[in-house]
Amino acid sequence: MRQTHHRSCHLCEAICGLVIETDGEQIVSIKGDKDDVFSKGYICPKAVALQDIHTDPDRITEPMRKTANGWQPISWPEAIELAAEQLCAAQANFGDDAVAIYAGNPSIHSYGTWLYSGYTTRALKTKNRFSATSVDQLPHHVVALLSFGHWLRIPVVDIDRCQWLLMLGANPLASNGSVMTAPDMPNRLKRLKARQGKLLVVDPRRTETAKVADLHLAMPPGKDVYLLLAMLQHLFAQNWQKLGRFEGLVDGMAQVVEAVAPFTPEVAEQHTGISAETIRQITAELVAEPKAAVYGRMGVSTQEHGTLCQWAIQLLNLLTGHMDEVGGLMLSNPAIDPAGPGSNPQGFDRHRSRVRGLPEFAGEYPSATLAEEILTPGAGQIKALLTIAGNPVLSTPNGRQLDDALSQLDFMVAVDFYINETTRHADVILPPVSPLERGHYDYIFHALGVYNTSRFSAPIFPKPENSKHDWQIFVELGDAIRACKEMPAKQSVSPEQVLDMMLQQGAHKLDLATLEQHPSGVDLGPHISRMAALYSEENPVRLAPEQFIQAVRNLNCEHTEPKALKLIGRRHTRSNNSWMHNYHRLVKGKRRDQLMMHPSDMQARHITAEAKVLIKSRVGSVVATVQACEDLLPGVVSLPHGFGHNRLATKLHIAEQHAGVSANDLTDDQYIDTISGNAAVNGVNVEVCLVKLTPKSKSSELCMVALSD
Ligand SMILES: Nc1nc2c(c(=O)[nH]1)N[C@H]1C(S)=C(S)[C@@H](COP(=O)(O)OP(=O)(O)OC[C@H]3O[C@@H](n4cnc5c(=O)[nH]c(N)nc54)[C@H](O)[C@@H]3O)O[C@H]1N2
Ligand SMILES: Nc1nc2c(c(=O)[nH]1)N[C@H]1C(S)=C(S)[C@@H](COP(=O)(O)OP(=O)(O)OC[C@H]3O[C@@H](n4cnc5c(=O)[nH]c(N)nc54)[C@H](O)[C@@H]3O)O[C@H]1N2
Ligand code: SF4
Ligand SMILES: [Mo]
Repeated sequence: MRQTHHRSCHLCEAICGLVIETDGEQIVSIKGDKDDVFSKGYICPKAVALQDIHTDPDRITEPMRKTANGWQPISWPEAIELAAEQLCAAQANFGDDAVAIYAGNPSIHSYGTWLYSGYTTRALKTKNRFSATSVDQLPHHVVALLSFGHWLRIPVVDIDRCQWLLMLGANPLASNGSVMTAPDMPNRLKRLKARQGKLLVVDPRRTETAKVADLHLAMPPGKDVYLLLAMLQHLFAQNWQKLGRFEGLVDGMAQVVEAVAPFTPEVAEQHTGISAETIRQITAELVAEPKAAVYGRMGVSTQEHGTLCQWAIQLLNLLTGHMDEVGGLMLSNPAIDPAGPGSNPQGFDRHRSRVRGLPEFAGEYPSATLAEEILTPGAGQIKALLTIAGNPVLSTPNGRQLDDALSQLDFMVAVDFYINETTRHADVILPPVSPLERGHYDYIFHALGVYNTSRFSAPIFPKPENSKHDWQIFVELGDAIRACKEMPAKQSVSPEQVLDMMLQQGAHKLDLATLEQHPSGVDLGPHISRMAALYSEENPVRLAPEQFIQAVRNLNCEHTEPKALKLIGRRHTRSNNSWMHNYHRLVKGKRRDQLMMHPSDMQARHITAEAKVLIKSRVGSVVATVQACEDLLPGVVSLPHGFGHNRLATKLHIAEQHAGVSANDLTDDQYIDTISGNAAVNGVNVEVCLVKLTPKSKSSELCMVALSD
């Protein structure tokens, strides 16, 4: 029987609305939903992969246990009992912190997981919690907490009314936007230009987005902080600062003025290669345009100065009067507000990691410390691990070290539906249903939306017999852990009931029944100024948290020429982090896993196009194929992350044929943003040389390289 379903795509932050036609158990078509109140019909090539995930023969649909004879299916009760028993045993023998938890990116794209994983993780009571946040947007949260008072009070660019946008380290034409939910970025940027707006992009590569910008400023990775501080310095030097709605609602201005004083546009010119005149010019434009915003993402978060960059970006928005203004930066007003009254503002640095003493944030340590916490003996050493929708072997820095560390664990359980580079180390895998067999609501991404909407998607297919929703896995595992720890189990309601309650308590007083009647979403209107009202003289926005001021003082004004090449990443519309290379429709066509290198850097090393090269960093080396690329700044090379599917005992038939190499075999667990501990996966020192295979010995003649800067 043919049926039409409305569904939001859960694959990335853009949350596009889809219309999916089914005929019985078959998917007939997946198209953009033209009536969708937010995405208005836009989709990207990944949307069709929803079908491929659903029908993928490699996707695990029943619990698996690793045995001496390979993976064997086992029953749900046996699997849950085994997992709980072994996690509890590790804690009974070695203490609560002997069990670690790593939660990956898809956790936040499933309401069953974000609402219920806490039931399991709280029962474990371990301090050793990690997630993809610390290889991603952690600096945004640190700034939101320390300056704005809540880790999720993150204003977003009011992109549809903005007239001047300075974008650093983001490539929304490939990523579809991040920490800014804005489906159809290509058209949103076109419309910005059509209304005579201006887009400026700062990126070491002339990306898809940089190509449509009015101005592309290319500078070496990791140097953005000098540009941003110089813009602040110039602002103060000209006495242009204006607080707008925040007048009388901030503290710490004098400390900021003092801290940025040495960072003149001339100093920034030395570090960035952008002329002092240009820096003064763009500062003047930002000040003069009433509807302007500064926005920065991955390239300025996952780098050496991630937190300082995100802090300086928010200062520029605030001190030029663009915060909480139409066309500037605004807080959303979502149906469910994760930063609303009664929510947990979270904390920072309340305890530190055992081995390196890195600070926790929101109860999590930086993922760059996970491997050393497993490998370093002593009280508190991690002996067992629970991963939830994560692939840290390919996603976190020094992935090879983590790969080795995982093989040394006493026990590992993964809530995941693939046997991949990480989950191959598990003893038990607990697979939730296919995403199309569960309902969907975007809790976080509606709250980061550039426009207020709300939308619930019902499951498309019924849950197969003998399968479990992710929330059921967490309830059952949580109950089993509570039972072995003699803790009382808690009565649970369905996640849909929880959602319904949250919607009813929210600012728009919605409920699930109303959303079910509007499968293309409910329009809740454009953003309104509501941020300044959250502050007072007694509760001001803190412009100058001590950690940030100290870090500025520690910055070097002197510029030294780097000797090593700088490695950065890149994204492609047909890929998504590490786990979407197993679908033929997405991987077909041109290769996308090569090392991009500027012809002048190739020439200097006698490297020809398509040659095989060795890329070497402090922690490891990989061999990749070179792609000549004029779009890169000389001295910078680019390798996408999420590849490296050539490891033993994975079950990813298509991905294995497009294996590539993992950029995170090169990124360095010791190279982090010092304030937050966020991984600096961009700007890593590497050297590249030709691999010469000598036919007789079949050994490769590899170069020796110096990697000190
Ligand atoms: N060098 C470098 N490293 C990076 C980045 C970079 O730009 N450069 N980007 C970073 C960023 S932004 C992120 S978010 C991280 C991602 O890091 P991770 O979240 O650790 O990795 P993913 O590749 O998203 O892997 C997702 C895992 O979840 C599983 N999965 C998919 N859907 C579901 C589901 O519905 N339920 C469950 N239970 N499992 C599911 C997949 O099989 C896979 O194992 O990588 C980071 N790493
Ligand atoms: N197709 C696709 N879409 C995705 C994803 C995906 O893997 N594929 N992942 C999703 C996820 S989890 C996330 S977090 C978002 C990320 O979304 P974006 O932040 O837009 O991610 P990127 O495309 O990695 O863009 C980062 C840019 O920073 C540049 N860069 C690197 N180093 C520096 C630097 O030091 N300074 C500056 N100024 N720029 C630098 C890079 O060249 C790159 O163009 O994308 C999401 N959407
Ligand atoms: S941009 Fe693509 S992957 Fe992201 S939500 Fe839309 S259709 Fe899905
Ligand atoms: Mo991410």
